Amino acid sequence: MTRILACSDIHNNVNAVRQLRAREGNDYDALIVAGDMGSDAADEIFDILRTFDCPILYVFGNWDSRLRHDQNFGDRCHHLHLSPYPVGDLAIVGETIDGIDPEWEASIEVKTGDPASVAIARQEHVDRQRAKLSKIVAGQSPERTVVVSHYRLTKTQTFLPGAPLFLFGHIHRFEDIKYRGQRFVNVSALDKKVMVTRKGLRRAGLGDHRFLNDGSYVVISHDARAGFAIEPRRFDPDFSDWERVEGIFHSSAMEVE
Ligand SMILES: [Mn+2]
Repeated sequence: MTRILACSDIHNNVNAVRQLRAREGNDYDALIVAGDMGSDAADEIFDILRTFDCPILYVFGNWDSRLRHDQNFGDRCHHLHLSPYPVGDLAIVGETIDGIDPEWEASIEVKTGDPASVAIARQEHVDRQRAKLSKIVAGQSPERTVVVSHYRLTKTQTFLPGAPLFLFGHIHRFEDIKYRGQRFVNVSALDKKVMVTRKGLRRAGLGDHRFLNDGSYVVISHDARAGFAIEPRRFDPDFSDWERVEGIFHSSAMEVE
């Protein structure tokens, strides 16, 4: 039995990662982050994730635009972009289209092109990367390959046939759907701040706003006979002393201790 902890959309919320760490033990074969660690706090986040006694596998998302594809986050941390990593019977591989891609940065278009030709070259670059992903998956056992991306992939029957499971994030809600024999699981979001005020407060002002983090993530189990089992887990914080505040987000609000 292979067990994987998968999350995404941390958005620089280091405390959300501490909360995850406090809830989970060292009984996983891998930890996967499907992007949006956050460019500002990535080092701190990986410092905590590395305390899990397993490989830390990740792709980038739109919040990671200032991280380099080849940035080293420490031993056991592995960027999945076009780079498979074996976990038990499975191979995990991914696609990153955000972040600083040295190969793209070195291309002639970035340096000399007008915006229109840069846009065309960019699309061609992404298409080439995707063709590489397709070839990598076809070249191993697709039926045992898990594909990770930040954005949900489409047309996977065409370019990633046989792959049973796709993990992604970006849209901040758990989802587990089957489509034409392939399974798509939205593992987000670890960062899910819910604004609250203390119950019984009359006429709460901005200074009374706090937040509770109702983050979620996913536990994946796999064995060759039973296939994949996907279990969503929620932080499910205690709201009993707190009133939810709908429709506003006050970014300087403090987290409830
Ligand atoms: Mn995102």
